Amino acid sequence: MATGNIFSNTTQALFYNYKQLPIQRMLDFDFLCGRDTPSVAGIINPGSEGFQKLFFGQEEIAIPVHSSIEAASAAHPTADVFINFASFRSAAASSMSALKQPTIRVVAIIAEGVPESDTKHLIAYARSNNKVIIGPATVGGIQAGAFKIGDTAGTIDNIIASKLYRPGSVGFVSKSGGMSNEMYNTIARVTDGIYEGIAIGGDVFPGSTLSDHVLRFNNIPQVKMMVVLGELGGRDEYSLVEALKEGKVNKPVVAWVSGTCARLFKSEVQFGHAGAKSGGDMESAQGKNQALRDAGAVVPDSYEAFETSIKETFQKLVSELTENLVLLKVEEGKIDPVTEVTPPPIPEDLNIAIKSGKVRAPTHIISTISDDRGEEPCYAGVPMSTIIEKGYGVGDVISLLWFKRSLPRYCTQFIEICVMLCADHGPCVSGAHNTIVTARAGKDLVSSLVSGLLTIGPRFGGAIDDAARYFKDACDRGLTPYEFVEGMKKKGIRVPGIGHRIKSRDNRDKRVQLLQKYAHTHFPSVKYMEYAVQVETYTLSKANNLVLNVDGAIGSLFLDLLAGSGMFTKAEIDDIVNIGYLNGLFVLARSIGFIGHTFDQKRLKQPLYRHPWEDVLYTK
Ligand code: Q5B
Repeated sequence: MATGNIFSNTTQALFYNYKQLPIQRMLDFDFLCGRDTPSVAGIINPGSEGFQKLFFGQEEIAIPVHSSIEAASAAHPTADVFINFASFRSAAASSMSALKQPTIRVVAIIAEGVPESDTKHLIAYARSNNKVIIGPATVGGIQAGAFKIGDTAGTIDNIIASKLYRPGSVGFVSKSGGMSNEMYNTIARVTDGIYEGIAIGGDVFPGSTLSDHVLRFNNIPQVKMMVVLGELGGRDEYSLVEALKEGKVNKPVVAWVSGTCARLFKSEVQFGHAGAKSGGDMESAQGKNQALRDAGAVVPDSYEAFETSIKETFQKLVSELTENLVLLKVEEGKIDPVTEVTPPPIPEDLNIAIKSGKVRAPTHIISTISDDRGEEPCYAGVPMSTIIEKGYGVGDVISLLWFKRSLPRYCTQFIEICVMLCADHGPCVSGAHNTIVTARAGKDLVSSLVSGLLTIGPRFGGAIDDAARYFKDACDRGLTPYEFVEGMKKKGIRVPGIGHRIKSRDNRDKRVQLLQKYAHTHFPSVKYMEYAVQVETYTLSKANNLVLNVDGAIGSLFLDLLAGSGMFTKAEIDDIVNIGYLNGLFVLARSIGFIGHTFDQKRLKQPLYRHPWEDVLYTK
C-alpha cells in the first residue's frame, strides 16, 4: 500500500469499458482544475480500436481506444491508474490483468457484486506488489484540484459547490460512494475543503481499508485533519482503532459509523452494501463509534452532530495556527488558509442546454414521414401496432410513407398489384441480366441488386413518370392521339409507355390487361387510361409492337387513382408527377425479382459470365 499521495495533477488513467458520461465528467473536472493534460489517456473497449471524441473544455479531443489492457498500457506507459467499469462478471479478471501491468499502480473497481474469493486474490496480489485497489463497489475517489475517478462527487454543480476544483486540508475516507458526495459538500461548508477523498466501497472485503487511507493521509503534509465515515458490519474500523491506539495517527480524526438505527429492528437487517449488516455488538455502529471514541477520535453522538464536530475540529486547527503565527512560528499540522480561486465555467452540453430551454439550435434535417422517437415507430403518424392490428398491407405502408396519407383500400390494393405484377419479368430483361452477371462475378447481394437497379431508366422500367407526365399533359390539353404522337415525333421523343421489345398487338402484355381490368372494376374514373388506349390504337397503326406497355398502363392508371380518389389536390397531383414518385413502384417491385435472381445464381453456383464471341459482331 502506498504511503502518501496516490494522485497528482498530472496523473493519467486508462479507462476500461467505454462509458461516455463518467469519462466526460473526468475531463470536465480536469478543465475545472486547470489541468494541462486530460486525465484519461486511453480507453480500453475490448474488441474495438480507434478513437472516441470527447470534450476537454470547449475543444473536442480524440482519446485513443484500445482493444486490450496490454495494448493500452504499452501505448500509455505514464498512465498509472486503471479505472475499471467492467461488469461484476468480468471485473476481477480485467482488474488482475491491470494489476499485472508494470505501469499500473492504482486500480479502481466500480462494479458491485464481484465474488469475494476473487476480490481476496486481487487484494493479495496488490499487497504483495505494492499496488493500491480502490473498491470494488465504489464510486472511486478524488484529489481536489488534481484528479478524479469516474463519477466521484457527482455533477459539476456539486463539484463546484464542494470546491473540489482546488485542494483543501481535509483527508476524507468513507465506505459509501453516495455518502461521500454528500460529505464533500458538508466538509466544504465547514472547513477549507477536501484535499483527497476516497470511497473504499461497501463490500465485506474492500481492496484498501479505511485505515490504509487514514495512515496514508497522515503522511501527506497538506492534509491537516481526517474525516472518516464508516458503517455497521465488518471490522474494518477496528484497524483504525488499533492505529489510533498505537499512536500511528498524529492528526485529528473526526469519525462517525452510520447504521445506529439497526438496533431499532428486531432481527438482523442487511443495509444497501454487501458488508453493511450488523453481526454482533462489535460490528454494530454503536460498538464501533465507542471504540473509535475510546481510541481518541472525535466521534459525535449522532450523524446530525457530525458536521459540527468537523467544524469545531477544523476551527481549532485554524485558531492554533493563528496563535502560532502570533509567535511567528507556523507549526506543521495546523491549517494554512487556502487561497480561493474561481474555476472556469464548464461549457454546457448542447443537448442539456436545449432540454433545459436555455438555447435553441437549428436542425439540419427535416423529415415528415416517420418518427421512431416515441414508444413505437410511426409511419405518417400511424403507430406500428395499428398497422399490424388493422391488417395493413404493403400498399398501405407505401401509401403512408410515400403519399403521407391512408388511401382507400382499392387504391392500396392497386399499388400492391403493381408491385406484384412488376416483381419480375424473367432473366432476359436488361436489369435482371445485369444482376445475374454481377452475381456471377462473385459480388454480394447489394452490389448485384444495385447493378440491376441502375439499369432502370427511360427505356427499361423507368418510363412510368414520363408516361404519366406526357399523357396527363396531352389529355388535359385535349390533344388528339394523332396531335400528341406526331407532336412527340417532331420533337424526336418516343412516347413513354408505348412500345415493347417482345409484346405486340398479337402478343398482348397480360400485366397491362390485368391492371386495366382491376381499374375498370374499382376506379371511379379511368379517363387517363382510356386516353392512353386511344394513343395505343394510333401507334399500333404505325407498328405492331407499339402497344401500351406496363409502364404506360401504370402511369396512366395512377393519374386516374390520384384524380379519382379525391384525396389529392391538383397541385399535389402535379407535384407527384413532376417529382417522379411513380418509377418508385417499378424500382420497389423489381428489387424483389433482382434479389431472387441473385440468390438463384448463387444457389446454382454459377461461374463468371463471359459473353460468347460468336454473339458479337466484330466490325470496323
Ligand atoms: N418507336 C421499349 O423499342 C422500347 C416508340 C416508337 C413512338 C415509341 C421503345 C421505347 C418508350 C419507353 C418505354 C418501357 C425501347 C418499356 C419495360 C419493362 C419490361 C421490359 C421487358 C419489363 C422498345 C422501332 C421503331 C422506330 C421507333 C419507333 C419505338 N418506340 N415511336 N413512340 N414509344 N418505348 N419503355 O422494340 O420509324 O423505325 O425509326 O423506347 O415505354 O421496360 O420485358 O423487356 O417488365 O421488364 O427496341 O416490360 O418502344 O424498337 O427502338 O427499334 O424502334 O418504333 O422510333 O421507328 P424497340 P426500336 P422508326 S416496358
